[in-house]
Amino acid sequence: MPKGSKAEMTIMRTIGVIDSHTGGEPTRVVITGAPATSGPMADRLAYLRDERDDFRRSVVLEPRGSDVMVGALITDSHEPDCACGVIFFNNVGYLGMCGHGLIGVVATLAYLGRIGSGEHRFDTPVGVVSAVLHPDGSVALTNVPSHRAVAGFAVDVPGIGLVEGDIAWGGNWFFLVKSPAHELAMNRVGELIHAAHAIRVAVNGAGHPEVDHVEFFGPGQSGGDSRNFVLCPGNAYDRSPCGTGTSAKLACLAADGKLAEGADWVQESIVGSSFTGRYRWLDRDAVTILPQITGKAHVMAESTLLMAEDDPFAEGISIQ
Ligand code: PYC
Repeated sequence: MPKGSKAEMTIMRTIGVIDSHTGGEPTRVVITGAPATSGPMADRLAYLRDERDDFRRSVVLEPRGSDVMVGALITDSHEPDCACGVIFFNNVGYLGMCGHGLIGVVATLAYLGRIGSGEHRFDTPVGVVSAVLHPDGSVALTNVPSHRAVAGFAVDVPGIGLVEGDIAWGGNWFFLVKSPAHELAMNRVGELIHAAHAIRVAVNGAGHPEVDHVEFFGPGQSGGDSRNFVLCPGNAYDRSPCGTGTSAKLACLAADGKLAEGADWVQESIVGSSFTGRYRWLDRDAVTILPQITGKAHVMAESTLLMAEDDPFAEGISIQ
């Protein structure tokens, strides 16, 4: 038997995963083979980041993953009455929350028969979220409280000029560009990534290092209220309309009085998929809303990642 044959391979580690996509954006839910964690979800995230980052790298980096892949580790929950805990991660690190990812987690748990239709709570590093799984497979996620932190922030961006936008929290930090406008088309993705990256560097350098996602908006192209382009922390763009980004957008619309409480906002992504968002006020004085994002995920693959003893890329190809 040659060394690479199944019988002769020395497998150091296996990780069981289920892949889904939500509006085109992939989520890889880890079902088995993860490091044990305990305590509040934020502490578990810190433990993985500081002690077991090899796990993240193996699951989402090439060659087993890709820059666009978002991983989701399912754990027991620290908070009561939750279906489970969830920690999201990507090609460069960890996410507080992930809207498309949570919808993928719900679809995956339903696929496994672990949850049925109805409402379920999930413990995340930035708070408990809840999601209603509808009989048609769509998921209505009630995200963490969201708010606009800075309105009309202006920054000079090399190669672009003066850029103005809002800084808002929707489970991650976003810079939502108001001007100048960018043409949102798939054949412009390279330029959009380049521009959004330059804007993020400028916003970070101008006193807002917390901002790690940048969003452009344009008119809806398939009947929605708006189309977006979202640059994620690792420079991949979100194929979905971005659940946390749509939450940040709803917070800005609410703060500007441009969308009434309870009214629908259909957010299209750059690839043409859509989420329906709406909000209710949590605190009008603090301009804080509770966003709800509805979308649907599709399970694509159920597999076991194998890490062989002699594989030089068992922990992924590092991009940093
Ligand atoms: O849907 O919130 C989201 C998200 C964040 C990064 C990629 N997708």
